[in-house]
Amino acid sequence: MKIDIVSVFPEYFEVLNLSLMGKAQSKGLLEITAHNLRDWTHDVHHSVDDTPVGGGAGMVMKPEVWAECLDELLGLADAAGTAAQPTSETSSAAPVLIFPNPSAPLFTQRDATELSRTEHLLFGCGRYEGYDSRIPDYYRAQGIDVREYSIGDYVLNGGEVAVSVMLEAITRLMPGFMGNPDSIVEESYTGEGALLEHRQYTKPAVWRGISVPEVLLSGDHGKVDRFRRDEELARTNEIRPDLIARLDCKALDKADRKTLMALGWEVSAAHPRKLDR
Ligand code: 6GU
Repeated sequence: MKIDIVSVFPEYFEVLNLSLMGKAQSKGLLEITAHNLRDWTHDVHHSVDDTPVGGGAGMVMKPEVWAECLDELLGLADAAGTAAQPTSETSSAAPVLIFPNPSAPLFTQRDATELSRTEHLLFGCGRYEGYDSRIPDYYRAQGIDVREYSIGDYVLNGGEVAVSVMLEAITRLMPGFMGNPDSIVEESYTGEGALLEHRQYTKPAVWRGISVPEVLLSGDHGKVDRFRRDEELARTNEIRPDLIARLDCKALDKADRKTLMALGWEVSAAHPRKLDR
């Protein structure tokens, strides 16, 4: 997978040379290039932002600089340096263009899974109050697959942290990235029946007077699986009841239904429904 990132702080992405992401790059699984947006400026101050039209606080990133940069990285610039129409050839090979944006839809495991199957991603990191909204509009109109995502309900100073979060979520799902791919199948947020994960313990069985749950030492895999599943249902009910409400009742077994009913859910419709008590 080829990954291009455009930012006014390209050094930020040196962290991607560490750990599994670094290994994936050495293995040739990933090719990450961080570009400096200011390389596409022509003025002495290398300015990338301007005051908002209509007034208001902060600065907005200018469309002209972004367009010179993105035209080049998307292969939309012809030899004269002016924007060209994409041919069917360029658009099939064109990267997915992603802008982190706190006012966009939430980035989810589903998005990470989908994007882990693409060949080329191009991230554009906004700073200040954001970027001129015509930038994503324009590239969408050129036939580019443009996405805008938020990583959560809080505000960051820029898109750099959000891009590294999304990249970690995406790249670890690529075949060959993880040492043990089984660990992906079992985790939270995967698949339709997304639940929070059960609690984890390692040895010793008693540590500072605190014992691990007895059933985990029983060697009875059926009982262990049921215990963990019930714990997942109970924790999800407690912390993220919205995830319970999205479960498919048809995919629940008898024991799941019993547990959910004990937790105050009605499970006879398509999705569980919380009963008022
Ligand atoms: Cl994608 N960008 C910024 N600046 N802040 C955020 C965010 C993105 N997602 C949550 N907060």
